[in-house]
Amino acid sequence: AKVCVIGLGYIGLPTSLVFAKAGFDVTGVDVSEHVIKSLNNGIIHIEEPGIEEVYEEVRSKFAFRAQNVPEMADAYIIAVPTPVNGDHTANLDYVESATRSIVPYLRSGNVVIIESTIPPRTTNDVVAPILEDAGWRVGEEIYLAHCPERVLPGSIFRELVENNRIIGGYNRTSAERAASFYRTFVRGEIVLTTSTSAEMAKLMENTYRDVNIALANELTKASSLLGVDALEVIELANKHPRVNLHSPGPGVGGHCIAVDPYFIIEKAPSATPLMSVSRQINNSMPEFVVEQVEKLVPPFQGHSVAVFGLTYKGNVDDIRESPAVQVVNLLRKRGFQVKVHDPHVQPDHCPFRLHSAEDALNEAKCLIVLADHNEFRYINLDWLKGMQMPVVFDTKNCVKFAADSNVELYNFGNLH
Ligand code: SAJ
Repeated sequence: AKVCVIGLGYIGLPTSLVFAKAGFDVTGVDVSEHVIKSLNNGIIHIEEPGIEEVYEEVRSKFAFRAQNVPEMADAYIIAVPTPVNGDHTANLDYVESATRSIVPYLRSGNVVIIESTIPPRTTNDVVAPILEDAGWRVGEEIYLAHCPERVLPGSIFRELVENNRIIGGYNRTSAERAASFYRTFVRGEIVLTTSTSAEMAKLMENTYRDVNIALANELTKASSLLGVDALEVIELANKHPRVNLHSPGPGVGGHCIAVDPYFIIEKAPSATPLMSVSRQINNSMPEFVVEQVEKLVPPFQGHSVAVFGLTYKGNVDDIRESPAVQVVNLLRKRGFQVKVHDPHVQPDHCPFRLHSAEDALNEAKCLIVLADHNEFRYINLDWLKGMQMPVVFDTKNCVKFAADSNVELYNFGNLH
């Protein structure tokens, strides 16, 4: 059977490759000429562990091609971004134009699957009408489903296969038709439901994380006022069999957890005060981090500090919506000179000049760790030689030093 995947980004490309490996004839479509050209020259434009090897294998043994227009297929999978507008509403332009782009190729019996994250009711209220306007009876001639992606960047290939999958159909037949495609490679459970429940479930997974991270961040702020060790409190409370406090940090980044709650809030603002305030708490963390830095290092004009880690989390190259970028900007506004070190970030994707570890630390009054990259677990003491008094503020609680290392190490546990 033939599958046409619209959008070859972090989700669409790995998904295309997995479908190709499962034996489908796959056409990947992207509006970017650059993406198509690179892929056809064997070059991958995203960072994801293992993707080069999978692409090599697919190119030599399976059927995958990249092009900038759709073509006839049995199933269409839409995996385009849903950015947020300035007023925190979902921008559905890409989802709508991707749906319109496949209309000329549709034939009776085709399955249209939306993988993009969308606000509740979008499948029924926005996507289905586009297909209906083209003259199709949705659920009878064209099957429509929302199958949200739920993979963790960094573990995409494992999670695409192993995770459970929610398939939300416009009607039951749609869900069943869509499921038959995923059954070819998903080893987790496949659960059929309605499109609206699938939309809401996907958004609630990330909202659950966001609200819980906000709780951990609020605990940290309260602890620093009360003279309590927040990290110890989390460890102690988590000994309870039904408690799982999350980890505090410099904020919540990425384009999923920091965004998805807004898609629910947008549709039901009066019913979602907890989600809204959680977003505000997490958004306030860069400011809190800077306040703590100012306690550790007086903000005299020109004081130099080093920042290790700019990405939104450890071991990825992605700095979109990264709270670390905000921390750097705020530190500069307060008069600090900031040198940034991040071994995962490509210099041409970075708004700041990147430094080597030694260079960033030279003359620095404080090292602020903002991402838990593996490289930062054991910081080389030689790197710290350029600091007069090694002071380290580890917002991710990931750095270890030997007891006799003479480094003043702070984290959210000993800030009071
Ligand atoms: N973070 C904390 N404290 C924590 C956990 C995370 O501050 O205890 C921060 C991280 O540093 C990061 C952000 O939250 O800035 C999000 O990181 P993450 O690793 O929790 O999640 P993402 O955004 O990389 O991927 C999430 C995943 N969702 C869930 O775990 C519920 C993934 O499964 C989804 O597929 C993905 O969003 C998505 O595309 O929606």
